[in-house]
Amino acid sequence: MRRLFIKTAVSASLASGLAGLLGLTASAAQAAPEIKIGFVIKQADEAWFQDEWRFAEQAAKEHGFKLVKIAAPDGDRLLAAIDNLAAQRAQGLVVCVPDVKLGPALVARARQAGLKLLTVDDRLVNGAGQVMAQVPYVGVSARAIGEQVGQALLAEIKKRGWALKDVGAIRVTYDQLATSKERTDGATAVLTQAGLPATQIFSAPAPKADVENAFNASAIVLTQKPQFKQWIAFGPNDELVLGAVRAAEGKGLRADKFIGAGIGGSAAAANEFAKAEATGFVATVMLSPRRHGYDTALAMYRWIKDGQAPALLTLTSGEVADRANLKQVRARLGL
Ligand code: FCA
Repeated sequence: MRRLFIKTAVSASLASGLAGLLGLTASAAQAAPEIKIGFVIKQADEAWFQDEWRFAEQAAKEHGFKLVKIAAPDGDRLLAAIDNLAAQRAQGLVVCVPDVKLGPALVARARQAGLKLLTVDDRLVNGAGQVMAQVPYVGVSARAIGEQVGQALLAEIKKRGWALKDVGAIRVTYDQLATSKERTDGATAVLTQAGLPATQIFSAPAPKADVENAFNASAIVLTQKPQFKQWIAFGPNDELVLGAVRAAEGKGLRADKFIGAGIGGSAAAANEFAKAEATGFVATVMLSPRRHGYDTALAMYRWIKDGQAPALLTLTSGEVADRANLKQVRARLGL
């Protein structure tokens, strides 16, 4: 009996000592409400967003806040997600919106719900189509990344000894989104400056930003321009370039006749590079899901916890990766 009492007393004091060390006194734990942050993305089936979520989760685990992940592929679901977060008493929202034109509605609803708002990847615009610069935004340096795509394509063209006058280019576009347009504009500029005639660059507008829509749009270009036997392709992300690569394969233009370079470096690109036989998808510009997922979630946490507002504008850079090194780059990033 006595021994049992001593044991209990010892473990109780040990426990309170530990709690003290961790700064978790009972009263402090009661006083501070749990910090809960929503991380809402537009396309849950796109590997980039899965990486972003993964890093945001890591930040939540390491810093002790709760992350609520919600996919919102359209405006209704975005507004429903905000209501859901408000009902759960979340204090902040990191979001890649399904449509940047939802900007004013989103800002109003988030304010009503008492949610601090940080946008990632896609930048909100107002009714006049101007960026809503007052809402903090973390995006990629879209133009520079597009230029890296152009350089990667040129390097591979040179390696193969192709003459620019014989090369057709598919530019898969999703111009309703500024970050997408800036990327393809950057690649276009580099290619034309290097001597690829603008008349040999054909736009393939994808009504929706996924592989299937890019496949259909690219197939039309290839059918309409049978005179070109060597092709390159670029677009706003890996999925859209993969659509072009698949469309080319369907027309018998395989790896030796086709060079695609994407943007993202997530599992979509990694899986392509993991194929036993190389395809026409030769490179990608690796973005940083850590900066877009971990850092954004952490910035929101600090904003809620310490009142430290994030920068209004943060632009991240990319790094060209290929079949030979993407796996290592991803491993280095903890992916
Ligand atoms: C946009 C694109 C995504 C990804 C992200 C960084 O949201 O649609 O594919 O490239 O920017």
